Amino acid sequence: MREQTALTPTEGDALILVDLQRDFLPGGSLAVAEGDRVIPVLNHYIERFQAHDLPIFATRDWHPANHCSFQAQGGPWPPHCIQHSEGASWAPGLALPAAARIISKADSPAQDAYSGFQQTDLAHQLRQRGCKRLLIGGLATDYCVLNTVLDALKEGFEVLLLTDGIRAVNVQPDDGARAIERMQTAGARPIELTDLNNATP
Ligand code: VGL
Ligand code: ZN
Repeated sequence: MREQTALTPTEGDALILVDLQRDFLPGGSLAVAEGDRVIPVLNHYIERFQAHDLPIFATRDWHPANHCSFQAQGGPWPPHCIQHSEGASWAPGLALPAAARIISKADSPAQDAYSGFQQTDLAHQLRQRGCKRLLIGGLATDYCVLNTVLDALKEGFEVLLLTDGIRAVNVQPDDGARAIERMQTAGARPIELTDLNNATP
């Protein structure tokens, strides 16, 4: 009976997929180690949400070619997720349904945004759909997942962090672990796919 009901996707839940783009996968320009491993896991969540007709949102990093986060402009990163480029396209194998809402972020030269809520209408769309609890997974744990989760909590949403559906950049080796700790401290509850599958449908 352990927390079964709470882990069943239900009315009021939304799935938030963070930046599942080629450039963040092995072989991409800002590759996250094992970034591709989250895809089959997150596809399971997509399936469950689709089966119950629950909303799915996919954020994407959507930079202009002269974006301020790129090293040529004095930023920390190599060029990545440039609008309409191959690297900005969705991860191969990601079963993103046509009905998924796409949230593009950091799409002007002078502004970076690690959070899917930053300068987007994501919070508004979620409230409009009556969403209260967000299941959040994607890339990368220590940047866009971290900031999206922290903003979601600040906006008053409940957050379930999909710990088997995230991977970290780890500029410092323990960045990912520290990010998970921060998210938990802020109120996110970590869950895994097996928790969901054990729950009553
Ligand atoms: C991200 C670094 C730079 C992310 C985006 O999606 O986590 N990380 N831009
Ligand atoms: Zn970026």
